[in-house]
Formats: sequence, structure tokens, C-alpha cells
Amino acid sequence: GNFQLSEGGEVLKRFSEVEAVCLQALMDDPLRPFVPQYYGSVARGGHSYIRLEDLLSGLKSPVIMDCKMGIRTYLEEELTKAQSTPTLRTDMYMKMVKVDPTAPTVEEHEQQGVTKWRYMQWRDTNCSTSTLGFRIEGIMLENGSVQRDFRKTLSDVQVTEALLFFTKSQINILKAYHYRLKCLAEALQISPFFKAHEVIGSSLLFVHDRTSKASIWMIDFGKTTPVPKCMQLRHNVPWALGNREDGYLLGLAALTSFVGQAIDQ
Ligand code: 4IP
Ligand code: MN
Repeated sequence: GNFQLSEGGEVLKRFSEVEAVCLQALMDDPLRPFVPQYYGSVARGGHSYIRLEDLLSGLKSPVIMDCKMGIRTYLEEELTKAQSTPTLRTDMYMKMVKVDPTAPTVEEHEQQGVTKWRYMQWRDTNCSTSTLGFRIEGIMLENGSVQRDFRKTLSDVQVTEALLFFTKSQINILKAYHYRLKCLAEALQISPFFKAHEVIGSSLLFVHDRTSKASIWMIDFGKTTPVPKCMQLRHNVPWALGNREDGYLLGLAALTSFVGQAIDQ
């Protein structure tokens, strides 16, 4: 879940050691201009929080899209845990049944539970994550209404439609996003952080407002983990258990090309 508060132009997010360590490292990396500024942590009401730049501050009626990046959204350890010490999750079984009552196996129906890996893997293969390397998690319009209706695989045409819906086909905004994605790709190319981290469950947050300010930010590093020193990830090859590859660049290339196609519509 997302525990976030706003306070004095900052966003407070529930503390995660993994995320805090990433943000700290990112403040000293070529990716810094693509990440909200990190101001350390703070305690409030018995909980610790990460202090982040509020990416929406100063924007007039912001419109937001969250794209979760990568060809899988679970850590390799979820798979090994599911094999060695499986824990059944009733909540995930219910989320699964709600989308597709026929998805669980007979055994899973009897247990009324699935492992986290099973749920996450099913989610990833039922949307564009596995095929395109990204999925649209949600779109929030300027009136605050939220669209999360992207649970199923979107066809290429539907992805383009979602982008046109999100930007109201405003060509200057689509072009600004396209340019920002290209700059991000360049920064990723030279980032020591990116070479050394498996980036799982992280999103690109697209934000624009009615003054046509448009930007894209990398957020959510709670499952972004360092790989051993001897390893360098490529981020553009398929995943096989043990290689830690996340397919981040596959997703980024696909997303960039969809934005390009939307410009040409
Ligand atoms: C969620 O499923 C997301 O996959 C979360 O990933 C994941 O959190 C949740 O696992 C899982 O229930 P839905 O989006 O389909 O509801 P993310 O944080 O990347 O959005 P983590 O981060 O823990 O894998 P649980 O175990 O937190 O419930
Ligand atoms: Mn998240």
C-alpha cells in the first residue's frame, strides 16, 4: 500500500530501507534529474517516512499517468520462496478471482489462496508487462478522477488510445514527453546506478498540467536491489531465473515508440 502525506511542499512516504538507500545513491548519479529530490527521513506519529520533493507542487490541475516498468514486477526471491516455503495469500487469491474467476487452479480454489509469486506472475502475463515491458497502472485526470481500467492486456491500438486520452491529443505535450523519454534513455545509458541495480516495480510518472508543463519522473524504488559487483545488468534482454534482468530498457523503448506513434496520429 501507499502511505503518503503532503507536508510543506514535500511528500512523505512510508519508510523503506531499500528505497532510502536507492534514493541516496540516485542523488549522486546521472539519473538525479529524473528522480524526485530526496531529503532524508523523518518520524511522524510513530512511523518513519522518506521525504521527497512534491512533483506536483506548482502545477495547475495536474494530469498524471503511472507506468510500471519492466518485464516482471516481482523479485526473483518470490519465485524461490514460492518453491521452498510457499505462503498462501487469500487477499491475492481474491484479487485474482475478481478479475477472472477461472484463473485459479482447482487446488488454488480449494485452498482459497495463491502464493505471491503466482499472483504477481499471473498479473504480469495478463497485462502488457510480460510482452511490452511496461504497463499503465493508472491515469488521473485534472478533475481528480482515476482510471485504473488497464487490468487486461492492452492491444497496441489501445495503448495509443490511452496515451491520446491522457494527453487529450495535445501534440506539444506528447512531444515534450517523447523528448523527456529520450533524455532518460541517454541518462540510463551512462548511469552507474542503473548498471548495478535490478529495477523491479518502479514506475515512470508522467505529469502535465494546463500550462503545458510536462515531465516524467522515475519513482518507487522499494524493490530496486543491487546486483553483486561482478554482475552488470543489460536491461534489454529476456529474464531467466538467476540473471536478474528486468527488461527496463525494453519497456522504455516500447513506451517511447508508442508516444512517437501518438504524435504521428
Ligand atoms: C500489488 O498487486 C502490487 O503488485 C504491489 O507491487 C505489491 O507490493 C503487492 O504485494 C501486490 O498486492 P496489485 O497492484 O495487483 O494490487 P508494487 O508495490 O510494485 O505496486 P510489493 O511492493 O510488496 O511487491 P503485497 O505483498 O504488498 O500485497
Ligand atoms: Mn508501487
